[in-house]
Parts: sequence; C-alpha cells; structure tokens
Amino acid sequence: MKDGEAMKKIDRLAINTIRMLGVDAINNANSGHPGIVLGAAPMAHTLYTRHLRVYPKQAKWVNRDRFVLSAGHGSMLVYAINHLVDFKLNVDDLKKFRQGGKTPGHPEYGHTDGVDTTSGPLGQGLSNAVGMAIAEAHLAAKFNKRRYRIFDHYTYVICSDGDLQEGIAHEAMSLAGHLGLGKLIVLFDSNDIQLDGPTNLASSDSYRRRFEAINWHYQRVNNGNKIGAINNAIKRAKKTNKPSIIEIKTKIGFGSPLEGSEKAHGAPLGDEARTETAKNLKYPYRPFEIDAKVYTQYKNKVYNRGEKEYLKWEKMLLKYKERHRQNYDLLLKYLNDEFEVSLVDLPSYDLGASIPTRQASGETLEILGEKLPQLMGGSADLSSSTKAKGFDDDFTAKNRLGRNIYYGVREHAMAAITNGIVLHGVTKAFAGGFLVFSDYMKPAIRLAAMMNIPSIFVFTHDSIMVGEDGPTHQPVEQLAMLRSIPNLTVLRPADANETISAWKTAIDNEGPTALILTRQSVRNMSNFDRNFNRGAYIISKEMGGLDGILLATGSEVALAIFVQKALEKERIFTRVVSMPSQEIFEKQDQQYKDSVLPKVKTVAIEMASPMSWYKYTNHVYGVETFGQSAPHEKLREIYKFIPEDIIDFYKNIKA
Ligand SMILES: Cc1ncc(C[n+]2csc(CCOP(=O)(O)OP(=O)(O)O)c2C)c(N)n1
Ligand SMILES: [Mg+2]
Repeated sequence: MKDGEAMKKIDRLAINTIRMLGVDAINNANSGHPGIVLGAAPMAHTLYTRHLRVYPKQAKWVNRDRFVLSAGHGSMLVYAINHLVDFKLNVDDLKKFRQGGKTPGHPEYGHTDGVDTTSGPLGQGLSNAVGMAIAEAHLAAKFNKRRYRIFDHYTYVICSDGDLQEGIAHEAMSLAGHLGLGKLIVLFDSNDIQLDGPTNLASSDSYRRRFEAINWHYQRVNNGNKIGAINNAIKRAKKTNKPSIIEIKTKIGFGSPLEGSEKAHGAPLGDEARTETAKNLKYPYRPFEIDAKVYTQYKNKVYNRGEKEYLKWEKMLLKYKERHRQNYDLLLKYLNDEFEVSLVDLPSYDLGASIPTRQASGETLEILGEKLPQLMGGSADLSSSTKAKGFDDDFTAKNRLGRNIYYGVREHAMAAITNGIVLHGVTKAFAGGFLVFSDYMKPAIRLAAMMNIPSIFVFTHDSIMVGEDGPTHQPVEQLAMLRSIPNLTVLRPADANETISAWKTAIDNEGPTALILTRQSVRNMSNFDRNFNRGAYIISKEMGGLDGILLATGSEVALAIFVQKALEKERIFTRVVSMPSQEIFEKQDQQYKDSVLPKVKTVAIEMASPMSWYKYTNHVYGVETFGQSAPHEKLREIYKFIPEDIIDFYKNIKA
C-alpha cells in the first residue's frame, strides 16, 4: 500500500512515531499485538489531531468526547497517543508495557487516564460506546438550552474485524440504529486479517448492506493511510443523524516484513524486523526516542484544542448558572451524585403478607425512579415479567428524556450498554432479565465487576420454581456462576422487605450488584431492624440450646423457618440465618461472623447448585440436576423442597 500522497510531513512523522512506539514497547515486553498499531495508527492519529476533544488536565471532563478502542489488543495505540497528548503517561510507562504498571496488556478503566472503558473481549467496547451515546443524548435533552450545549460530545470507537464478528456487536449496533444515535462514530480497522488467517476463512459479510440494513450511515475509505480521506469521512459522519461506521481498509502490520499477514497480529516483531520496519517507514529514531516536533503537533492540535474547548465550556457553565439557575443546580446534583434515598422513602410490607420479590422490586423501583432522576434502565423484552422498567416514558429516537429503554431480546448488549451508560459518568443504570439468561450477559457483568462500576443487574425467575416453562427457563447453576465473579455483589433477598433493603444496598454500592428475585410469592418475614446490610443475620432465633443452623437465602428462608418450627416441636432447637449476600457477609469482622454462624451443625438450603455453599458447610440441600416442566408446587415435591425431607436430611447429619 502506498502512503497517502497528500499527507503532511509532520503527520507522517507522528504516525510513524506512534507505530514505532508500539513496535518498541511490544518488543520490550516481548509480548503484544503490533499488527493493529501499525495498520490503524493513521486513523487514530487523524481522530485525535483533527477531532477528538479531550483535555488531559481535566481527564474526567463530562463533556469530553469519549473514545473506545474496542479492539483492546491494540492498547499500545492508545498508550502511545495518550503519552503524546500528555495524559499522565510517561516514556517509562511505555517501556513498562505489560509489566504490571499503568500500561496493561489491554486498556483498563480506572488504571490509565484517557481510557474510557476496559476493552479486549471483542465486541464489548463497541457496545459500551452505545451506552455512552445513549447517556449523552439523554443528558443533552435534559440540560441543554439554546446556546448552552452542556452535553454535546461524540463517542468514537475503533473496532476490528473480530469486534464485528461477535454477536454482541450486532445486538448493540442494531439498537443504536433503531435509536438513531447520530453522535456515535465507529472507525472500522478493516484489514481482512484476523488471528487465524484471512477473515474470508470465516466471514463474507457485505458490510455496506449489513450496516445500512440496521440504519447506520456507512462509508468506506479505500486507503487507510490517506488521512485526508479519513478526516473527510469523519466530518461527514458527524453530520448525519444516524450512527456512523467508516470502514477503513488497512494493512495489518503496515511497513513491517509481516505486512498483510496474520503473523503480524499478536507477536513482537523482534529486533531484526524492527530495523527493517523503521527502514521501510523511513524512521531514523532509536527505540522510545520521540522527535520534539511530534510533541509540538500534539500539544497544538490536541492538548491546546482540548484546553480551549474546556475553558469555553466552563465559561458557558457560568453563564448557564446565571440564566438557568434551576437547571444549573440540578446539573450540579447530577455531577456530584447528590441524590440520596433512605429506607423511609421506600415502601415497606406487612409481616405475613405474601408477594413475589420481583413485585416488591418493581414497586421499589418506581419510587427510586422519582428519587434518582439520573437512573435509567430497562429489560430485554421482559419488563412485564421482571418489573424492571425505567421511568418517564421510553427513551426513543424522538424522546431522549425517556428513562426506560426497550432493549429487545438483546441480553448481552443490554448488559454492556448498561455498563456504557454508567461509564459515561453522570447517569446510573440497571438492566433486567431472567436469571437463567444471565449466562447471556456474563461477559459484560464480569467487566462491570473488573471496572468496579455500579451497574445493577436485576434477575427474576430465580429457581426451578419458574415451573411450567421447564428446564430451559429454570436456573440451577447461575447463582454459583454469579457468586464466583470477583467483586460482584449478589443479593438474593428472602422477602419483600429484604428486597427493599437489597435495592438500597445496590444503589449505595460503588461496584456492580446482581439482584436475584422470585417469580412466585414469598411470605414476608423480615423487618428493617435486621442486619440485612451485614450480608447475613439471624432471622429466626433458636428457642433453646443451639443444636444447629439452617442457612438459607431467598424463597428458601420461609421454608427454613417452617422446618425450624417443626424441629422445635421435637425439642431440637435450630437457628435460621438469612444470607442475602455472601460477599457482604465475608467482609464482616470475625466476631460478627462467629456470632451469626458459630461452629455447629449447619445445613445450607438453596434451590440451586450447591457449589457456592461448601465454604460454610458440607451439608448443602440444593439442586444438582436440571429442572422439569411442571407446576411449581409439583416441582417442590419432586425436588423434595418440602419440610419433611429437609427435616430428615437435618436429623440424619451426624455432626
Ligand atoms: C471475545 C474474544 N474472543 C477472542 C479474543 C482473542 N483475540 C484477540 S484479537 C482476535 C482476533 C483478531 O482479529 P481482528 O479483530 O481482525 O484484529 P487484527 O488481527 O486485525 O488486529 C482474537 C480472536 C478476544 N480478545 N475476545
Ligand atoms: Mg483484522
């Protein structure tokens, strides 16, 4: 491929600097992905120098353009550029690429300034970006006034072949097209190569037809080194009110001896090929040596523009304060996250009443919607079942003020978009679905946990008690899966009042939460004076010398209390512990833990895989097969979740 003729000398030098910083850092680390850095450096350079509005001194500026490198394996592209832009990243950090510092193998949110999301699992970043664009559109509608465009930024993505092969990309892009998210602009590094070889081993999509069919604006740039053409395409993309994708034809490993081959994808070039690449690119500098002219260009083009735009915005904000005082005050509350809910604002349920916890959740959520105007959310075509529905009408192409998002049956994208709405930094978000389909969302939930962002996942229909729909719809192993994700708080409330406390916990949580709720009614047994916020507590005390503990969650707590009462008649005194959250309980001091769970005979009761309970006891009363299609009362019998069997189980335990 020939270099773009019209490219200015300085652009060529800067692009080659980015390329060679990538090559050298990857050589230094002896691991990494040079191919995309060499191929996509011109599009990244064009985006940053001609368009992207960021200001390193205010790295979290709410109206900055967002940038997502969805093809996270190209992380050195971002690190090299972020160094030139003067984000907090020095040459030493680049030298320590992949060595435990600020420059991890794939970009990590919260780790490095200028990284707006964690990416690497292909398809996720692109879908996060859809959430960021939703948040921008919503906040713009909420706060912007004539001549006061408080929220007015683009969300840019660089994605790769692999990103677009992932199903989640289609889910998210199809929704973005439907919602007309015009300020979402994707640059597609179309190099026809992926890890195993040419993309035609596995794909023959017609991209134009594919993307136009889902209401995207599609453009193609035939030579990925022609930055003028890339620049013009971005300019056109900014003008349409559809989301845009620009397919930019590039050569993987451009300039290296491995140009055009999958061998350039994921292995360091080594010293010899480095020398040859530098020769081909006419790049005379030593590793990590950067020409001052490149710094100057980035200072003038990116830093100074960002600074100017930021200062302009700040000034505008002062005038906004004078002109639109109420809106300004509200904006500050959004920015400083000053909305609070206390338990007294939320409903409470009479002891003894029986309702499904999903219903208590829905009723709580309605009030949360009023108290927390920055909260948005929706379900994957199940809002009438999950009761997890947003507020103020629907968020649509026409109504950006709506806070309910109809995701359609797109669970995976829903979870990643939820993360994107949260990552934007001003809005909060929840997503609802059936617990059994949390499997469809797991990769995004995992990333929420890794990023420690407060996405809230609402899962209903939480056991085989789903009933007639049968084993396809009856979760068994999902609770163990969710509990195994580090830093995810899983809450399985026992009744309506615990559900309210669970929502309060989720709202206050700095990290992500999964709420696990029943389809069927459960009796209300808890009150708000209990230690819900300690993860586990004694919900029903032993009435004599302690013989053992019945440890339960969710709908099984009522059953455990029933068993306790029956044993009591035989003068066997047990205690029932409700453990809505193992994660929160684990964080308590030893004294509290011992006081709730002293070392005595303990049976854990949960209508799910027993796996997550063995750390507390060897005696787990769970479900180790798939369910069946039958009415739930019948399933209760078949799976022996009735007092008689549990009593036998308890009595037969030796110690
Ligand atoms: C979900 C997921 N599956 C697999 C991988 C491993 N992986 C990293 S890059 C890649 C494909 C590379 O092809 P492409 O996206 O075209 O990137 P390029 O080789 O052009 O840089 C794969 C399979 C991944 N990062 N994420
Ligand atoms: Mg590729």
